[in-house]
Amino acid sequence: MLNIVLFGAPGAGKGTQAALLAEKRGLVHLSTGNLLRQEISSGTATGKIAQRLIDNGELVPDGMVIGLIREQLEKHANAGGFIFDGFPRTPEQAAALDLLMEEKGMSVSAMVALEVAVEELTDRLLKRGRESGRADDRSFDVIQTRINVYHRKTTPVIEYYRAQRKYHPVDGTGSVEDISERLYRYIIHL
Ligand code: B4P
Repeated sequence: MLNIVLFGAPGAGKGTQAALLAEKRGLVHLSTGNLLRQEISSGTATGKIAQRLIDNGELVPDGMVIGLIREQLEKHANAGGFIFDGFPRTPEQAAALDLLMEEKGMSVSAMVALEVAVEELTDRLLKRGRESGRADDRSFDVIQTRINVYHRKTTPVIEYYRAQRKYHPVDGTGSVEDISERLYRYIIHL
């Protein structure tokens, strides 16, 4: 069973590549960003807390996203494998994912990190803000906060997986197709 953590800074292309990979390999795509946006549009209590934090470029509490992932793993109990997009974003979330997977007799196969320079991340997000109108992509300051939060709180997740010999960096620049091919070439050996 293939369970991939697709890692990267905001704007690294996680959402884009996770969707392609999920389709190619028949995996269930779980994006905590998308799950949180669904909570927001449904007006749930979780969504209300998430909205304020997302609009400011901050992470939502670990317990909240771990709860959403737990629900999804239960909902897709018969899945052939998962691709986690934007989760885990803290070492605490990574440890919780290991426990959740263990409870279900599964494990993370690999963490694949998309590497993209900061200037390009900012350009991509501002472009999406202009095209899709996503609120957290519209402000340069909010994007800067998200990138700072990524460096401060999320990059320690790299060490977490490196210690497990599961960390695999991939060049996240170039065309969507080329990056997808790079990822696929690595994953085929797992
Ligand atoms: P996400 O939805 O995960 O937002 P993101 O980090 O910006 O990544 P996304 O997947 O959308 O962008 P992508 O890299 O695909 O999270 C939103 C917010 O929710 C977070 O800021 C946080 O507040 C909260 N949250 C989510 N998960 C959480 C967690 N686990 N813990 C706590 N809080 C959490 O790419 C972006 C753009 O790049 C796209 O427009 C795409 O078209 C473009 N792009 C992709 N590939 C490209 C390429 N090769 N060339 C040029 N552009 C490309």
